[in-house]
Amino acid sequence: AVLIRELDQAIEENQFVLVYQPIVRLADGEISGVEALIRWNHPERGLVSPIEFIPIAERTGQIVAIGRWALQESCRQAAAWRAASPDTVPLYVGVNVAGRQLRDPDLVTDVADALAAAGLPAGLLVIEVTETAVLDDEQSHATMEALRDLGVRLALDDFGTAASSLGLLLTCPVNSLKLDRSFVESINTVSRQAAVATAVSQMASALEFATVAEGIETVEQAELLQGLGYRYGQGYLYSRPVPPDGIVRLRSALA
Ligand code: G
Ligand code: G
Ligand code: MN
Ligand code: NA
Repeated sequence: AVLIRELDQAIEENQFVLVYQPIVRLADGEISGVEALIRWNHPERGLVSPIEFIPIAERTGQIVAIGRWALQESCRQAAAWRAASPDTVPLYVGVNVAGRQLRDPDLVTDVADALAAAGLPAGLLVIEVTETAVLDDEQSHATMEALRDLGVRLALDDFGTAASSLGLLLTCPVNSLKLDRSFVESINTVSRQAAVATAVSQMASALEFATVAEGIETVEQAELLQGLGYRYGQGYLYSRPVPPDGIVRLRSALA
């Protein structure tokens, strides 16, 4: 109960921050976008992981207010990066959206408002959804279609982990698949992980989904995944999630 009140206070007093993890093009290591990851800067406990409060916020519905803030802040940041380097290809920003948000028809208005307030082109926003969140839910599908109509892109996050049917890929209007890091972890030594990564890459290519491999920690993993056809990668090899100026530094270090 304390946590619920604390979360209300956190929403009111703006105690959340976003850190960003680069998503790189495997062919040349160029940063093409980032994923926004929320942290709770708790007055006594310091930075609290989303694992500790997102599930609670989903149950209480507080995720709607928290998610609205995360959308606005991510769009504002992406627009600021774009304005600061007008001569480079702008970074896109990926924002995680929980099932509860996806079942809320107001999400579409929230997204449109966040884009408009920031002056961010819709194509620079990627909404990351999980298989579990979109499974067998008509409202979620309708919301995703409406987001697509706005010009926003959609990514299927943690791909391969949920008990979903592959038929979802035929009905769910996503642009990209993010291969879950559990298939990347031991991909160099466990041939069964490589087999799944291969199958996902082939399927994504045939269905014209872009692919992002998550949790890349070594050069060997990156090379293997690139060989399997993955275009983009994300993981500690490139960078941990960092504050906004860290992204600017990483980008200029590469330039
Ligand atoms: O950043 P970290 O590795 O600790 O993230 C842990 C989990 O929290 C991930 O599954 C991630 O998708 C989720 N998460 C991070 N930021 C957000 C957010 O803004 N909204 C939602 N719904 N989930 C988030
Ligand atoms: O939204 P998603 O569930 O994909 O959340 C990404 C999570 O993975 C975040 O908690 C992020 O901090 C974490 N992460 C990102 N890169 C790596 C990595 O290379 N290794 C590990 N173990 N975790 C990672
Ligand atoms: Mn994600
Ligand atoms: Na993931």
